[in-house]
Amino acid sequence: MGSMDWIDLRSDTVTRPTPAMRVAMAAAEVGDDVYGEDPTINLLERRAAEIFGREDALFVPTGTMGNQIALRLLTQPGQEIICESRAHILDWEMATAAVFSGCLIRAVPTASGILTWKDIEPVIFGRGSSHRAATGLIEIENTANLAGGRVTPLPVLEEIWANAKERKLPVHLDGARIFNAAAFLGIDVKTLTRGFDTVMFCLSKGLGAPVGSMLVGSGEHMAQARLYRKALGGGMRQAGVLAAAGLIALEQMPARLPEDHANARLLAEALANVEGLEVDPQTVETNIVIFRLQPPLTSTALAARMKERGVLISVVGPHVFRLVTHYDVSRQDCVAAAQALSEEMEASLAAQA
Ligand code: TLP
Repeated sequence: MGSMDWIDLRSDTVTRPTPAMRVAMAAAEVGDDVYGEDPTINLLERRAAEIFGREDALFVPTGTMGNQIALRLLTQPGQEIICESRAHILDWEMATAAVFSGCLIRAVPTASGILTWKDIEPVIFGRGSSHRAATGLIEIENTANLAGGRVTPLPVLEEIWANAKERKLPVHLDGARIFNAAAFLGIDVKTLTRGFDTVMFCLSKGLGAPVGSMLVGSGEHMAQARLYRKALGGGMRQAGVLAAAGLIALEQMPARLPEDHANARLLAEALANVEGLEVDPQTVETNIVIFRLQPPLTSTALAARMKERGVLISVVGPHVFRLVTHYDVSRQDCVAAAQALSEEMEASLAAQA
């Protein structure tokens, strides 16, 4: 089976550049971006700043780098960063917050995966304790990846922004999939992110670009962010070839995200009544579906068997797996994947009996 034949539901990071992106990449005008001379990167940064209503933006190679630059910008060593317990910055970024920013992460568990001010307030600590580190930053992830792509509604964000401002605490958004959240809510990204100090979003997930994320914020923050990007080895020279694809991702791809959301819902609904599997289709708001398996069935074993059937799924816990819909899987692919999964579940349960 060639790599093109898989139904790859592991992540929306797996999308390949569209034909239009390939054409734009080949024709891209480039220069040395470390000198600020790549016209295509400059254009992408200008458009991202405009779309998010901010002074400036910075092109970074990965979402991880964008997040980590923001954490460094907004904290001092020895402080705490508050986030939800399933946050990407906690478990999926190699403890870089500890290494690069010298901060401890204060993870707050919630039932839904959505942090509210009520969850945040009790774990905020001020300066002046002789034991306890002070809170330096609040971090929100929208959509919340490991919570199954759940969306934080605008009023919940507004309450956090207002209270954080009163406490003089900055707030960063890991908006890797903020366009998915915006599509679900029917609200533009500018409105949905206006109270954050910094926003990171990814071009290379649901938007389909091969590489790249953006950090947006104030001119002062972005000037410093440029230096931190260089410090991390992220000065990329003639990366306008990537920005050319990024521009198409940013301008053209958000409009088609509802298609991915409908496909994710289709998967959840098709599998909701399969014995041994647990999923609530009502909670599937965007392009991510998290399933629980009844022990002793393990997600690693299921993933191996699904691979033999040509379907790739993502193991995110011993009994938890994830499906993510994107540009490179059709509705028909999702119907086929759901069918294969339910057959495989039936076979596993029969083998167990
Ligand atoms: N997420 C990847 C994996 O790392 C889990 C995926 O397949 O979903 N924030 C969020 C919310 C993310 O989901 C990701 C990537 C990142 C940041 C980091 O982006 P990259 O992979 O570009 O460093």
